[in-house]
Amino acid sequence: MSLNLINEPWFESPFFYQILKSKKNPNFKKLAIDMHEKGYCVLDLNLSDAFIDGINNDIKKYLNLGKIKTNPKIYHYNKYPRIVEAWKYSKNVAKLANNITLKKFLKFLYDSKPLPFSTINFIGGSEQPFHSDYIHFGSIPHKYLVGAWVALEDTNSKNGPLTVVPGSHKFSLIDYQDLKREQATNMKELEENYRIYEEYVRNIIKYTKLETKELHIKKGQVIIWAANLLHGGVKMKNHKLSRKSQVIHFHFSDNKINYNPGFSNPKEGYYVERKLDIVKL
Ligand SMILES: O=C(O)CCC(=O)C(=O)O
Ligand SMILES: [Fe+2]
Repeated sequence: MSLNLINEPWFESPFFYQILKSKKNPNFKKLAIDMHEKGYCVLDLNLSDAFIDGINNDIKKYLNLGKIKTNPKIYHYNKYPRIVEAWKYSKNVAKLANNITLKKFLKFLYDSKPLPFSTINFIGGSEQPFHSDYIHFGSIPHKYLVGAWVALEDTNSKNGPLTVVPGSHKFSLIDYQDLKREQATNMKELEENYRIYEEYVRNIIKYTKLETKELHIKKGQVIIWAANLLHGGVKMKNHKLSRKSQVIHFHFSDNKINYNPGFSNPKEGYYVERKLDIVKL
């Protein structure tokens, strides 16, 4: 009989350590313990410098050509663009989103085929306040969403690294209705709701004195975080520096639906489905 009774990713299960015994891959097991306990882990993808430089050059080229698409304005906190869908013109970006080691590990963690459906390329730090990606991307069954953040150059305390609240993936899932907000019907309402959500997260961290941790990783390493982990971008101490990175978000092939929490009302069973634009090579 499966010990995983409530249809959540096994590494998030209260039966985690029992389930872990049946797993074979020793390296992945260690990382799965990090995912279970802290909600994130760091993995080396052994990418060549030439490949990473290829991505950085593609981004630079299309940025100069002005041919980039970005996230909505409401998710920009400084002058640096959050470049989405670069895989549509950069083979290198598409290749990274389909990295074999990364996909193998995610298959191990979720027992389901990972589907890369979103890429964001950064040239500078996001300076984005703490949030859970589950306010942006929901799934049924819940928590079949993962973020992978690949350093395309070394990160340090000055160039706006990623920061996390270890263990926060175990907090209750929050939707806008928990914050007494109606589901948004347009971007203006979404922005109002999102600012309230950000303040809620800021207050939780402040008043419950949660520990935050900056992650300084090396070029070619990836941070993987669980669906509900609080994370954000540290303020850039030096705006002359760059912080080249690529984020890939994955849902999974066994999900019943994927939905956009911004426009949904899960408490009333109202889900606005997200059709996945899966990153193809
Ligand atoms: O890169 C960052 O600073 C934050 C990015 C992020 O939160 C995301 O892509 O989900
Ligand atoms: Fe995020």
